[in-house]
Amino acid sequence: MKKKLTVVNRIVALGLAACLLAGCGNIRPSGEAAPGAAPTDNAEAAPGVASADNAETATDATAPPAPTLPVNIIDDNYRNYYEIFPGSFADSNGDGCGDLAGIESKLDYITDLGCNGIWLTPIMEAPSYHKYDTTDYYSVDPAFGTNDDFRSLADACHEKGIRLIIDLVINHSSNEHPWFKEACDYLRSLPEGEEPDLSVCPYVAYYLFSREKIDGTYCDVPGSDWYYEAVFYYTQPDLNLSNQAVAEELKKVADHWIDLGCDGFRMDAAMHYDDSSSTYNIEFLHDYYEYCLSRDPDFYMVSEVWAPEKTIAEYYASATPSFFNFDAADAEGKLIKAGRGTLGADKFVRACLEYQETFGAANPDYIDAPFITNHDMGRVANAVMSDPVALKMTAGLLLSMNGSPFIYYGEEIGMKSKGKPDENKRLHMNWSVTDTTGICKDPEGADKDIEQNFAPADEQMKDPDSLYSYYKEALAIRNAYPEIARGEIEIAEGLTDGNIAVITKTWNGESITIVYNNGDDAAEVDLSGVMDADATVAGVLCAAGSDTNISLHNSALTIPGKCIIYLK
Ligand SMILES: [Ca+2]
Ligand SMILES: [Ca+2]
Repeated sequence: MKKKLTVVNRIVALGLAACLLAGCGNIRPSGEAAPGAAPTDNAEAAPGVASADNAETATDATAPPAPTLPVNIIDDNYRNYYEIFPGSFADSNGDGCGDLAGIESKLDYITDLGCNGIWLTPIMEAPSYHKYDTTDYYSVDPAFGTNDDFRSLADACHEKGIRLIIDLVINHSSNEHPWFKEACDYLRSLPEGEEPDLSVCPYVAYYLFSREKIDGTYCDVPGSDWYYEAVFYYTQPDLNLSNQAVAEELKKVADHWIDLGCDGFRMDAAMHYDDSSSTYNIEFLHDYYEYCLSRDPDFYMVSEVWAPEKTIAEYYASATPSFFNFDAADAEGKLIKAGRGTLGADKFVRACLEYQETFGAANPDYIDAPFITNHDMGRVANAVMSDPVALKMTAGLLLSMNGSPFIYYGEEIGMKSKGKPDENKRLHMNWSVTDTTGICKDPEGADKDIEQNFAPADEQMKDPDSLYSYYKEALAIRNAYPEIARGEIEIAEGLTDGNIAVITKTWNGESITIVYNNGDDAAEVDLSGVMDADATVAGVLCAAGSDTNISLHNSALTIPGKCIIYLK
């Protein structure tokens, strides 16, 4: 059973008020210096804005600890997700392969970062290293552990307020799945020209067999005159989801994982269930989600429809909560472009408004699922040539978006990938270069010569200016103000142009203003009319380092280049 947490509301009101009265400005989690949020020497800094003297006080050993941001984590399906490829994350038993017990040992790392959701790429038994080709929908692959390990991980996640979702790969199974093997054996045994008898071998109807090679996605059944559909690869035969027996089987699969403590599914390749009919796919998602909800009223579903925004909007008619936002993702997506500064902040916020309008029109309860890159893409560090400013800016933009953002493991420490092979996108998590505990081997087939450009996690965790610390600050701000994930976006039109953008998000009677500057130069923005005159700085995410200069005076905000400022 999942542990139901009610609203966690640890507002450190006294500390916050004391801070604002003292003018100590930038609000930091856990007494850490805010990365990139440097003090200014502006003597006229308004309350809530850092000044040099106060910053010195804050780092003085005798001074009281810096106040923390409020924590307002709501137990709903808006989450900060952390995507893990289990084989490369953390190894608990020294065999070099990451496993579920290893992930359990790292839950504190994930919660400390500020995430409260985990997506595991496939964990079910499968011959490949990536496991997108299952041979058993009911068992954890032995390389990753056991079903008991999964239950233990789920229980540990729930103790910490983390929801655990798993990849569900049902467009296809492995060609080594017993269903497929039995079907192929049967077809091979048929006398020439004889039609299959489904009462003898029902598994023939589990896949899409044909005597015709219908198109290039059909592969030979070796030793017979039959073909089967395999949209991705010959080792991944497409399942016939229209077969009622398959549909019933998949309900049992849902029951099984929900009973083990799984909180949701990431639906792999959902637009390929039936390549010829999005209507079919949308209905399938709807029905399957409804079934899962009947088993767990909080069940979450996020689906992969790797397609333009318009198509994703169409799929929201399924009334399933989330689809990955591929428009914002990848090297040519809006996040990385805006992070690099090649797309103005104005165009970025207009895209965010458009998501709200197009996705919201199809499903008013939609939860956007933005991400920078995932296991199928070159890492963001490659796309921005390991420029730390662009990496921070891209992360800051992601974590200012509505919905449930997904962070791909290692992204928070700037890990890179290399070239085309997927193995190179799934390298071992770079925990440490001095402590080998839990370090995994890279997947077989990955290049051996990939050296990371940034320090490992253990070093970055101690460095307030690191990319890790920037992610942590951005997530802390997000966890302080629920309207960042849930609020209705309004653009301050007169102030939004080129590299400057100003939006307000409102939810549940609370509003927050976000000012973006993704240009190189500082700018002054007059926020009168956008927010209350007594609004103060609630969060600062400056990507460009310590020589920043922030001031807020009579609603006139000075914002450095490559900076995001939250005001309330
Ligand atoms: Ca292991
Ligand atoms: Ca299919």
